[in-house]
Amino acid sequence: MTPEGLGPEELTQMYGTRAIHSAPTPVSLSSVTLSRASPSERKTEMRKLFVAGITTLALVGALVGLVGTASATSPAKAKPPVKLDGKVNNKGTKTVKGGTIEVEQDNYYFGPTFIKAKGGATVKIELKNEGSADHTFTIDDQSIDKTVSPGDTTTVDVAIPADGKPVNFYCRFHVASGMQGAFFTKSGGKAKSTSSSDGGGYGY
Ligand SMILES: [Cu+2]
Repeated sequence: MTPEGLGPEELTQMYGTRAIHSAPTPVSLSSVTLSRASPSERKTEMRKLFVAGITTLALVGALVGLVGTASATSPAKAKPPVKLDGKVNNKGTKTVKGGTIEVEQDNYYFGPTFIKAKGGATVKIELKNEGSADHTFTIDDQSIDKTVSPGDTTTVDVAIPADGKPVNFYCRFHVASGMQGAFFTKSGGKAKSTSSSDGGGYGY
């Protein structure tokens, strides 16, 4: 603010003595400000800003992630409704309607892999082998063991336990490759494995 080229006397004439004496004040004020905000405190401030920025980015990222996850959800990638011993090629879950359901056998999975049915119901399974190898539909507990050739179809009745416990079914030839699934009444819990070749220790 001090006009250039003017000596103290001229300034005194222009602004009076006070102006001259108070002239250093801004300097001392700014030095106070500087000393209050020491370099380390400034760093802290910068870090706070940085952290705030990162936090904002993380929040935005999480939201984007949530939206992405929701839209990417598909039956084939859904979490298994019940646990099974050994490998499972999960091709999704379907609910039995009208007491019957079509189940595809392929290399090397059942589609659907998990089948929801009412406790105590008898469900007619329409097996269809769309693969290039023989596949079985096997439930040891119910003495079911149907072998289906490629391109063939057959039907089999499965009893859903009244207590709602999951029932494991599998292909004798390919259970080790993950060709198995389960009937269930409600999500959660674990299906007792009826296959002896999966090393689960539940086999008969
Ligand atoms: Cu098979």
